[in-house]
Amino acid sequence: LRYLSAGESHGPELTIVVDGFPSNLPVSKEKIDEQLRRRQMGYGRGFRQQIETDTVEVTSGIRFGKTLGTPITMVVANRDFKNWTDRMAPFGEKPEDLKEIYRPRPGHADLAGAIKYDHEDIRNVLERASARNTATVVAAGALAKQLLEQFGILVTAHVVELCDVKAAQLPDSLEQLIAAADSSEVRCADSNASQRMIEKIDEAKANGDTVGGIFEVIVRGCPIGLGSYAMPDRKLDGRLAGALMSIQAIKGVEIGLGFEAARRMGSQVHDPILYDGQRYLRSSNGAGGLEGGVTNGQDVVVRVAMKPISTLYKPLPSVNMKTKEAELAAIERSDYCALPAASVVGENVVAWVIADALIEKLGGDSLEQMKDNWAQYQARVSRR
Ligand code: EPS
Repeated sequence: LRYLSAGESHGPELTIVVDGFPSNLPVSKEKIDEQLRRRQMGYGRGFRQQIETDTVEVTSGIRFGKTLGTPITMVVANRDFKNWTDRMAPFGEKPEDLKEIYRPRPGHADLAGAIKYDHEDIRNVLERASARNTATVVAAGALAKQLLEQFGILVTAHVVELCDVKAAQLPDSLEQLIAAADSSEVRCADSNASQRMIEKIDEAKANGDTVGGIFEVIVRGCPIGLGSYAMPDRKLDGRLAGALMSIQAIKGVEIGLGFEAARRMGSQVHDPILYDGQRYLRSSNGAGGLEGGVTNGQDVVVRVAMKPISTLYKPLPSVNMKTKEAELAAIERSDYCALPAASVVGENVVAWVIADALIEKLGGDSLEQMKDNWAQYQARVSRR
């Protein structure tokens, strides 16, 4: 699987071209739009989300609700573009009254991007560095989820920490966890923590500040054997971490016990192997479903750290790149907290990586061929 995406935050539209899906996969536009809708939600978002109602327009690769096995093109319109037609025009002269941006925001791509690409107006950097583009990966992930569904693989995400507030009491079953996260405005399955997280976002907003946090992605139903230990670039843990770290504002990824494993003795980290007469079982899941870069049949569990958004309404010190004078950083309309949205992006990115590894494992050009290969592989696994 591979994709190319394009589009500026306030340009006419975002585009993604996805290549590598098998043919004959039933695809629902509603399921793609549902993921886009989830990405727009969450307590702490800014005014932009009231302007946009993201939906996808498919212009290639799908016919009568099924994939053709050809590249799939999806477009998400930026409704806000109508307010930016002159300022974001592909051709013609700059408007006389154009307000250029010279004061880079600490934490954003602004400073390094302006120097790297020789831009005077920092808008030329921030438009593409914007997390608005996560709508495209979510659309791609929504396709991946529909493939995974065919094989009984479920991917979900929930918020476990926001600033210094931690979820403590989580439901036992995955179904309850999903239901609780879905009913929380911050996607946190602990209702007490959820309330305190909302208060934390209010506090940040009142102070012209922002907050980040940690979300967890869980994959249930992964077969044994996705990814490989054979070459570093085929290791699934590395591929997951790389894809997740490529989401805007993500600063850390841990798998299973993650950093905690480094603080424990080996006997307190690794998951004992049992056999129940039919299959291998584990009495714990410290590995987070991955050993040697290969799925081991347990839930894949990944935790992801998001930094607070770098646009502060009470800005940090910066330098005017035109005059070199000390000035406060520029303010661009933004969110106070986008952690719930980031968890939805992370969920879809993980679905993408798992779908990629599944296609690689099973081969086949059509869904039918993938399913035949899946049945054969499952039969082999059950004989081991
Ligand atoms: C948006 C993500 C954020 C928002 C953006 C829409 O992008 P950034 O990483 O640039 O902060 O700020 O909204 C605006 C730029 C705006 O005009 O309000 C998203 O996820 O859609």
